[in-house]
Amino acid sequence: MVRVPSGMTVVVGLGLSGRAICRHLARTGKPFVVADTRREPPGLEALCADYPGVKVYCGPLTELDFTDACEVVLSPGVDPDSPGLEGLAERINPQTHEPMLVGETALFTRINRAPVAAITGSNAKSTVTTLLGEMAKASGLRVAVGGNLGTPALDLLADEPEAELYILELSSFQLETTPALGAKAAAFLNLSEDHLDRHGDMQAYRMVKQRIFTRAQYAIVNQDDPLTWPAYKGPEVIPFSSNPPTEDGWGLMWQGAELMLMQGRTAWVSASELSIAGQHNYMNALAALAMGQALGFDALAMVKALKAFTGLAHRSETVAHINGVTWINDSKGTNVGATLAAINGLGATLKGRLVWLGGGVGKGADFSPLAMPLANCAREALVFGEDRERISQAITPHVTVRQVNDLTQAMEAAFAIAEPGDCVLLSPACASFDQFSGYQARGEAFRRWVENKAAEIPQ
Ligand code: UMA
Ligand code: ADP
Repeated sequence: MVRVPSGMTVVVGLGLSGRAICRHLARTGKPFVVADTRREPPGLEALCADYPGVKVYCGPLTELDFTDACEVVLSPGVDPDSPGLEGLAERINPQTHEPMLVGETALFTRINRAPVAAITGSNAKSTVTTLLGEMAKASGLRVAVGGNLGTPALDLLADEPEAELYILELSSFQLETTPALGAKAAAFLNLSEDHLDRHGDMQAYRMVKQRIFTRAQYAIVNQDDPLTWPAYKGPEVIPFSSNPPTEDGWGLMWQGAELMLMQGRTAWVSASELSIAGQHNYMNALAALAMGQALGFDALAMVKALKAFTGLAHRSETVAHINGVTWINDSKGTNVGATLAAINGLGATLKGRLVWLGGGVGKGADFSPLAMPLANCAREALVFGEDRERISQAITPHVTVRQVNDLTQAMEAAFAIAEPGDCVLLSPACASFDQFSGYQARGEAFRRWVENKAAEIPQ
């Protein structure tokens, strides 16, 4: 057992967050050591070169004695319940009055003085975070956007110290180690099964996500999903819904032949004017509008940014129209909740039928919730990859299913059966690691195939 020297902050994890935490501690002159559970963590050499005097412990955390440490700052990929960290989350740090075990966002919160907009949810976080960032820029604000999206919050603070607003996408892993966020506007977009291997059950997962509301001024919540509402009184609640709005909340409503994005009785913009597609994306737009208004953004600028927003790559992204068939890449649909939203959202606006491409590594999920939505709108389901048999069994009586080996075979079959007005949707409800390096590579494979096909066929 190695005893961590007295007064040291321990940075656990040598990934993006860990390195950002080290930079922050070095900038603020706090002595620190680094620990990583891996014997040879990536980036070790570079870290030792950057901080020659800093001790690095590689291997199980049970080999360390944290008794004399000043604070332990954990990376999001490491479970606070990991062996070796016992008792730290419950022990109060007399210097900070926070738990001894915190994460990067806690350090950010301590020193940041600008307002924060924070976004969580099982799905749609990156989309809403990016859209809100575009709205803020259009409103003339100096804004910094990051968190789980890519740039660690502490790096944002260092790189853009003059920002008038920080917009942070926060995962359940990050919220778990953030005791008091204090966001001006906090959104909890939706809740569906994910990361249960880490959080245990849905109740625990939900309560971790609820931390987004700690000391928040405004809570932006999903009216259709009561589990996203604050569990405790405090913030002013602003709901958004897929139904017509109640009172001053946000919602969707038909006005003649136009589906409108509304606040109360005020129509803000027609869905047909947006570049993003599907009811789930209109919900994302409503969430961003609700947040932007709570943050004081300019209304016209918000609508302009919303109309111009084409969405992020691999999220319900239209790649091409071939022979009247729309090909959509939703490779980021890596869990059942995300794929359900994509199927329901796109299915509702479809002229023809949906040809669904799904499969990969199912992470033990229950695929049966996909059965009825597919029965309602699918021509056929083409399933591939490691868990194709499990998916097939879960949806078979309700929809025609064909099992194929891989994505290419699925696309070839889809091309053969799709009719004008149909939509071929890749939204696999699974991780991709059986056949790809990640969801991006899977989405790029889809895009390449579709673009080559489009080039072959005269339109
Ligand atoms: N790891 C170890 N031992 C350690 C430290 C890390 O085995 O001691 C492993 C983790 O289990 C994980 C990997 O290393 O497999 C990376 O973990 P990390 O905590 O070092 O991750 P970072 O590089 O700091 O990236 C994190 C987020 N990653 C995770 O939460 C796993 C990134 O989100 C985020 O962009 C980044 O901080 C900046 O904020 C990625 C992610 O997958 C995109 N997030 C999950 C999601 O979106 O579902 C939550
Ligand atoms: P996250 O950052 O939470 O993973 P993204 O914005 O990257 O979210 O979107 C991931 C996936 O979530 C998309 O590919 C889509 O399938 C699904 N999705 C998009 N909007 C919604 C929504 N409003 N509700 C549920 N799922 C959604």
